[in-house]
Amino acid sequence: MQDIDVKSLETAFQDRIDQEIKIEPRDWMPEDYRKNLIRQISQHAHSEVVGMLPEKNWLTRAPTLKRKMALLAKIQDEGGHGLYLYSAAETLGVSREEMVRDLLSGKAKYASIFNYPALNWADMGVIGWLVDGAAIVNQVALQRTSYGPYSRAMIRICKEESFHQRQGYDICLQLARGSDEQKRMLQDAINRWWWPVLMMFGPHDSASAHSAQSMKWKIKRVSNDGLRQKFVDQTVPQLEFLKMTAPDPQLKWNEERGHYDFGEIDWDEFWNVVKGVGPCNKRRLAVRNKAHDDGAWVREAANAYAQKNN
Ligand code: BYC
Repeated sequence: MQDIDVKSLETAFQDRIDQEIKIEPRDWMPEDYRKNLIRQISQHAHSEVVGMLPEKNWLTRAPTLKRKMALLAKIQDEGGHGLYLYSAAETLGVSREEMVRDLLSGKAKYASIFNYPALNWADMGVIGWLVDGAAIVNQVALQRTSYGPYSRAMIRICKEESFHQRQGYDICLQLARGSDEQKRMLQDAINRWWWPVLMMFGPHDSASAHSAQSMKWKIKRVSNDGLRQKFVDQTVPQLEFLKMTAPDPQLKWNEERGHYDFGEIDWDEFWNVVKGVGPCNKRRLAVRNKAHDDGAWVREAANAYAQKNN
């Protein structure tokens, strides 16, 4: 009897999804839907928080006050995105403490891209342009995700991300119009970030463990390869406008497909970074742990205030 009830709940749940009706926190949902969402949303939140670190290092070395203000605002936005996303995940019954603990212990994943170093000022342009650009392609699709709180967080995040992408491209434009040395710096940054950015979209669809179910539940609206292709197609004209090149001899417009062809990603490198042995994994976690420890007094003060006012 109970089995029949669960079956009919599952059918009604899928019907709602198929009709594009958002799932809200108090609605019945399959346990795997809930778990999969907690996994994706918390990883997304961690990515926003860890993603502040490579850019933070350049705040004190920004070339002008204007650049410093824009970068500072962007980094603060990323922290805010993390908070919207932790809140969205909390509506699924996981506590923020648990999520933060998993990040700090190294148990939880976050986007591979943030385990690469930011070596010079051109990297600030390229991170804004390419990393935020790739994130936007994904997040625009996620605005239509089936879980209401995640979808609404994405709508707000996308508005801010487009400013981030433009501030990055503006830095790149200035370098591209600058001295030969500035042009070389920009090309070097593009060469280093191009492939890691393409990895942000995850493994090929055929190797993606969660895609089939996530697409059926409309947690994901476009597949990993679909998003990657969209990103390449929209980025190459921007690259050409800068008169720069991508480090991929196979990057070429394919008239028949109506898309750019591009070379194969180094998947060994991707999985190594995901598994914790990328260039900066250890450093990122150490800095994040230190920031958490240094902030203990803020949490204590906030808790004391909350208790006093209860
Ligand atoms: N890095 O089955 P798959 C930002 C993992 S931050 C690390 O395809 P899924 C910004 C994946 O988790 C924006 N791990 O997974 C912030 C899974 O492992 P588990 C970040 C990756 O979830 C500051 C396994 O590989 N955006 O914009 O269906 C400054 C198999 O993959 C990665 C988001 O988080 C990766 N790149 O699809 C500047 C978007 N790729 O969990 C900018 C939300 C895959 O089974 N997330 N893995 O242990 C998503 O859309 C999806 O989670 C993904 C992967 C498309 C990333």
